[in-house]
Amino acid sequence: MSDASVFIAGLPSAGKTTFLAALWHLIRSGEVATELSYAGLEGIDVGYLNSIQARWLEHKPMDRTQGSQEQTARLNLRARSGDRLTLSLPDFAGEGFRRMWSARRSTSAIASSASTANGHLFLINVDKIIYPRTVEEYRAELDVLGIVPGEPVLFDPSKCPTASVLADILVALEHAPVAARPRRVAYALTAWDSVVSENRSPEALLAERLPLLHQMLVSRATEVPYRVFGVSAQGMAYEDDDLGDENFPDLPSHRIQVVDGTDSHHDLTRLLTWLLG
Ligand SMILES: Nc1nc2c(ncn2[C@@H]2O[C@H](COP(=O)(O)OP(=O)(O)OP(=O)(O)O)[C@@H](O)[C@H]2O)c(=O)[nH]1
Ligand SMILES: [Mg+2]
Repeated sequence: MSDASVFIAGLPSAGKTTFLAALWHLIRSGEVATELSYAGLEGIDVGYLNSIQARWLEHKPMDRTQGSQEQTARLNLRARSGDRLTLSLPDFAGEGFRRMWSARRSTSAIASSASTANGHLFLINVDKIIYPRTVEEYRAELDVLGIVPGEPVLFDPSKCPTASVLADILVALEHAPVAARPRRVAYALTAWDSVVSENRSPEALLAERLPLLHQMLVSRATEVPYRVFGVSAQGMAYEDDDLGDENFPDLPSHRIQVVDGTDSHHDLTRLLTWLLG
């Protein structure tokens, strides 16, 4: 039995808790064949995972993760080779990552997880990307808020362009005091269901919507190999209160969609095996 860990990063609403809930359901239920499978509960506490799995099965969005509720899930897993491993996966509050950008400080839990993990997994919700605005667009926004031009405006980190924030976090994780050296980095573009009709590969979408971040990844790819996945851990948006059970597939695991290049499947564990490979 070996130990491994994957650092999971993402701004608020990136889809981190939903990803973990869907992953745990997939593994625990065995409804579809997966590269990493369930290998028992020995020595692990699955209370948190069971509670988020229950919400996921009821088609309810997760509560925002607060700093005081952060958990690290530990899973006993079996690889296709028969080897067993215990995998640690943290569920951080996205606010901690936003503070890395706005206050230039990371929590000790983020720093320690990032610097000891075998691989890094960044989640980006394609439905919540903030794009850079021109000065004209910014003025129009202020107009709508009733702010008179020239009046001081409070800095609001939640309005900053996602690509700049994520690029800065990437650099902060690599430099002291965190100094993380992941062997591989995976990018999961979550809520993929909202862009699936655009028929583009996850890498093409990342290059188009977050070009600054994509250029950084490409420029360092020989030192830190990266891969971009499209991930729908819910299967669809829950906003519509009328969504009844008939809108969901019979097998809950079939709600999960992973797009890797031109390949599409339900197996979230393939992101993890690529990161640990
Ligand atoms: N359409 C769609 N929405 C999703 C999907 N996964 C997550 N979401 C939505 O994204 C929002 C945030 O999901 P969470 O899993 O709570 O995000 P988080 O990264 O844990 O957020 P914090 O706890 O605030 O850091 C929720 O409104 C979810 O319903 C998906 O696969 N498809
Ligand atoms: Mg969360």
